[in-house]
Amino acid sequence: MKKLYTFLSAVAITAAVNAQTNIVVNGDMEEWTDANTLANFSTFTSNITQEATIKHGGEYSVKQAAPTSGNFPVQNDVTGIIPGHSYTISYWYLDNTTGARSRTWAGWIDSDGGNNGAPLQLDDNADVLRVNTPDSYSTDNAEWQQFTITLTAPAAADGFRFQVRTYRDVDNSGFIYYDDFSMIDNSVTSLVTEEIAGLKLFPNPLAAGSSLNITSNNGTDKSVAIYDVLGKQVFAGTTNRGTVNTTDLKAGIYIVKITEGNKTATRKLIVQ
Ligand SMILES: [Ca+2]
Ligand SMILES: [Ca+2]
Repeated sequence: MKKLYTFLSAVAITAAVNAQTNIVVNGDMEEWTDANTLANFSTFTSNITQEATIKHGGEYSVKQAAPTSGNFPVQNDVTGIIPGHSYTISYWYLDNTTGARSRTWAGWIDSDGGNNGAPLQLDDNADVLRVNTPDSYSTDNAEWQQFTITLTAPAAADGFRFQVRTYRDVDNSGFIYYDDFSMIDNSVTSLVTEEIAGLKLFPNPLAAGSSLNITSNNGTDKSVAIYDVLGKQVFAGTTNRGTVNTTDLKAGIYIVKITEGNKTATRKLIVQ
């Protein structure tokens, strides 16, 4: 039993950490296989070099040369996207030259939605992620600039193709620098941080066959969902004068998710 408690604490800690976690692997561009290969980025990423002087954060950024025609991409395929979750997508770039320019060319992915199970780039949010107009390119600026946008993952998405592209500008004599690709799941953040004031859940441990009390400073009825340790929902309902009917719960350990207005909290419950 002690082991299971430890496991549950680990789950709670992981959830708290996830609230801050950048889900782009090596998004800070610190890890390199060699001076021209960025770890965990797509092999489509081309014509880059590790840059240690001109950077936004950490030790390194990516320096990408402008092509004579077409574009060179920097691409990271992000997995584990959850449909309906809100994501804040951000990266930093430096275009300080007339010899190169840049733009975002990203999209939500359905990893087996294409022909013969190939990844399919979805049309959702293409109007902001892949804007093909003359003014969608970066303009010269001596300072690092941030691209940032918050979007809801569409129903078919299970991934995100995080891609930027470097093009020639007036000519192709220059470079664009990129750093700190980031995607944060805001839906995870809100679950963890929006605590319900004065929340109490008792008795805990709860005797099997009895009802559970859930109260707070606010005193209004709350939505309650209860999950077993495998994540399966075993109860959904609403408190009635601070009580939920949990008489069907068998002995075991559960996670209780309580929602009051726009606030949500989770608690561990033991049924004996
Ligand atoms: Ca960096
Ligand atoms: Ca430029």
